[in-house]
Amino acid sequence: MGLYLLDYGAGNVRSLANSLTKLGHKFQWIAAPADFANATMLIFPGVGAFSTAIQNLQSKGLLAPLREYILSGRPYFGICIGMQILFESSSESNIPGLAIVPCPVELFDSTDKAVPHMGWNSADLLYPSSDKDEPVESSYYYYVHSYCAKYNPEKYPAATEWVHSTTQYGQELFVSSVRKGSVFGTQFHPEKSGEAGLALLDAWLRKPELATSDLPPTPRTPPKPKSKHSLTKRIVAALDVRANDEGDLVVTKGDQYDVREKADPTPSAVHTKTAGAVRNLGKPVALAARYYAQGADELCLLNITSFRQSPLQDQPMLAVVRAAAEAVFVPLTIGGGIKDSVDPDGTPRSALEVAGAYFRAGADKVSIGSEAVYAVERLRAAGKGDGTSAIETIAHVYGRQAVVVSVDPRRVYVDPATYDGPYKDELVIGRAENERGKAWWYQCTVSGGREAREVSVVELARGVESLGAGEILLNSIDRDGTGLGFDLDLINLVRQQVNIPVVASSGAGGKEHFLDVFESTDAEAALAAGIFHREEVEIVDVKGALETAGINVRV
Ligand code: 1PR
Repeated sequence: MGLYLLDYGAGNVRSLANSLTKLGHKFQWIAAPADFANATMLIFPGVGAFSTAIQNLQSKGLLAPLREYILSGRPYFGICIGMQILFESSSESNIPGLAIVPCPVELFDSTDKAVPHMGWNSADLLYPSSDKDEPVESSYYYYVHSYCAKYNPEKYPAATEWVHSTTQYGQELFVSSVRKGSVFGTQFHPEKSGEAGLALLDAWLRKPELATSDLPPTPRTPPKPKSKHSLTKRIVAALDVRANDEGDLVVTKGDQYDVREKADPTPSAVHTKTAGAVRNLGKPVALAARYYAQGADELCLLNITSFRQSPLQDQPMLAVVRAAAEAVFVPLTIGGGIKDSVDPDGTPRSALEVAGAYFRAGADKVSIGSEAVYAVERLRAAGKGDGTSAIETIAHVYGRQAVVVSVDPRRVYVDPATYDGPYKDELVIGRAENERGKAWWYQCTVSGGREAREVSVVELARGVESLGAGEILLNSIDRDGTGLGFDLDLINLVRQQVNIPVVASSGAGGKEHFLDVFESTDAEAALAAGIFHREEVEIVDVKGALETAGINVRV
């Protein structure tokens, strides 16, 4: 008897388990259909693709008992896909949902915004709540999804009695939580929504059922879209992780990807830093916890030398992810070595398997670097994806929102007067004073910038979006670690190619650079490493500056 969690074997359910443990709640896992009989409360933290979720539940014999459980009136809390399966259907697949809420789940309209909807947005209660136990607060929560139940009381009148809160993305209003009797569901992820999410989970666990008397007598006037949505710009802290020469995993930071200490001529420094040693800026889990406490909206851990060995042999990195997920309740992206590989004993490991290990350890998204470049090279040769690339296989199982492509481009300068090469339509002409008369294109690299490939950043961005990537993490080797500011030309160029969110990365040297990137480009997020590691700027100060400038952030 007691609280059970349902895991159908895809995506990050570890984070929900970690949240419950942090809140001091005990729980068990539904392992077989018979376990439903023992559940007095059930949480289904569905992540990934709708069809994969339904098919997995069906193949494990869990779908019918789940429906029975919900209809029995015992408390149910569905998160993301766990909420979506309550609906009739999803345009993501032709497999029907549980049809408890009479309304379909549909794809966001991408004409006025990036899809997936990824980041922190509000949840506006449909009824003004005077209930002190109301779990949803006026706060920001973390969303990551391409499909939603659109709020349309005229078209789906029977569904309105389920609508608990709505959220606006672009000019669309969608249902961000449903609640009726003992059924509760949120499109956002409370387990990834920091303190607000933990408070919501705790409130639901204390009072999982809504008594009829809890309902206010009259609903609020149906909401209408406002001129602007409240999705915030995200601030991401990056931790580049690798083993130092002693074999310990450390957070390091390069200058234009060179992470080794330079010879320092000052007498005091000679004894403290060894020239040539891997620069050590701290321990990964401790730094991750620090950035969570400081208000980072997401963290990104990149295993920067994983191309050298089999990632599944890299148990310390998995242990880092596990420990970070116990301390951090905002999204974690893990990158490095997401590729097909072979263990030293000859066992083949697919990229999907590697990603699965990271998701089970507590990652929400995986980031693919070198393999994405190779996949786009194959795409060029074949004209379409063959379904075997890491991007395609992972997106198919876990959903495109779980697949980030990390790009490591470098400027290639050419003479604009004479250049007649294949990238002439992509040339950027320098506008800044020190760049007048110069022109360049952006070339993609692999293996942490060590090898340049004949792929431009434009071809890469379009290619990975068509293969199923859900986000682009856009680094710049030229700006990395320089503190000169983000490469705004690069960010604008890539942002214009794709409809998926873009995270601007590399070069932040002060809070003014975050202002520049959000005022001059449409990047959805900005990432920095060095200034945070060296404590030159705190995340809270970056957000304060953005808020003062009228840019919406989660403070
Ligand atoms: O190719 O799939 O194994 O992935 C390898 C991953 O490791 C890629 O995401 C690649 O960007 C990253 N990587 C490889 N080598 C390095 C290196 O630095 N030598 N780090 C590296 C890339 C870039 C950002 C950095 C920002 C912000 N790091 O993550 O944190 O540039 O820095 P700043 O704010 O200090 O300027 P695969």
